[in-house]
Amino acid sequence: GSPASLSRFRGALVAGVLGDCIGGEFEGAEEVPMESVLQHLNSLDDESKGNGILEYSDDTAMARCVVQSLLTRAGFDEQDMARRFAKEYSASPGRGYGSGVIQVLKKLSSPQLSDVYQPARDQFNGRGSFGNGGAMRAAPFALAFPEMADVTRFSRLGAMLTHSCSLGYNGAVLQALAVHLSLQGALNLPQQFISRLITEMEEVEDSEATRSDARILKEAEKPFCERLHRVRDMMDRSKVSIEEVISELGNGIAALHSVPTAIFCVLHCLQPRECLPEKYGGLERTIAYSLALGGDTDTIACMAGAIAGAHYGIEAVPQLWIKCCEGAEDADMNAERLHMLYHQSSPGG
Ligand code: F2R
Ligand code: MG
Ligand code: MG
Repeated sequence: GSPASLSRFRGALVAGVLGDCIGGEFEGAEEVPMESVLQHLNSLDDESKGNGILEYSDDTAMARCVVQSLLTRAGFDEQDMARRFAKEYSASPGRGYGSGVIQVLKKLSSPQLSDVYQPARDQFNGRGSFGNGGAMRAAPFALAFPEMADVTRFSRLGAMLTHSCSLGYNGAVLQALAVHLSLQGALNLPQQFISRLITEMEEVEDSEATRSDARILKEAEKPFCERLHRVRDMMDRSKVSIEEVISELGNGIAALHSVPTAIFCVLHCLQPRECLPEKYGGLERTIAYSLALGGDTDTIACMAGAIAGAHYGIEAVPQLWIKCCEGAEDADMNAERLHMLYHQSSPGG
């Protein structure tokens, strides 16, 4: 598809929802045999089974707030976005939110609150959250802003409403940048794609806050860059086991242990893989592979789904999967509206 085509927007938003809904089945599982993943996916393809709807979790609930806010305000408005997060949580608190972020969402609903970033700063004794909750909802920023500098700036601010630790909000920036590049067709040249991400993240992580957080958490000076170098090394290997992916990149709830992993899933599944059915296209491979890692499967599949969907486009997304997932059709309609907003904001648009 052509860069920033409607098909890519629809693919990104819809496949993100699918990753969340389909991945929810295995969230928190330590080991997920590929056989169980394929069984789960086959059951979606089997219309005769009359499957119920797979519900979305916090990943999609919050991404929907981001989308609605960006569309309604025609740009980033922190007050509006914060209000939407709080309202969504109080309407549907049972979507599997992280145990820490719940405190932020409750405080955000207070009419007395003057600084919407303060509740996030108070988390974890003032250190802020490094969870992947900012990253899991970051894709829409790439679909609203054509300029990379805006994607970086607003995905960071959007994440900081709940995640004030740099290892949380920089994960959101990385996820948004990966979707941004994928939307431009950058995954056609995977080596350049990963090099671009490393170059951008070198700049993003060049800050005192990052250095200080990394020191406290005993991570490399530029934690996401260091992980992206690992992704690049692993891309070059002819065979990589699931165990190696987990030990090198992680599959956990921290942004550092899940965003680079999601990017690896997309890159690894650009080609057919022995462990996956031949009939699968790249998008199906990406989602299946993300689930087989276990751990934070809904979130890793949601992030990988958004990046892969922006690459393959909506035509690659199985219709039967869309039908099974709550919120997928809404996402499809919203993608069209984001596509319009994006092109209105493009130079000459
Ligand atoms: N919460 C879950 N899954 C748990 C099981 C839910 C179950 N299905 C159910 O329904 O009950 N999934 C969702 O949470 C992840 C996103 O989390 P988020 O928004 O980042 O939350 P939080 O609370 O800010 O951070 C998550 C945990 O990370 C640890 N943590 C973060 N920062 C920390 C710090 N500075 N120091 C120490 N620990 C820190 C804490 O354990 C937090 O609770 C997604 O997977 C989403 O799907
Ligand atoms: Mg979730
Ligand atoms: Mg999760």
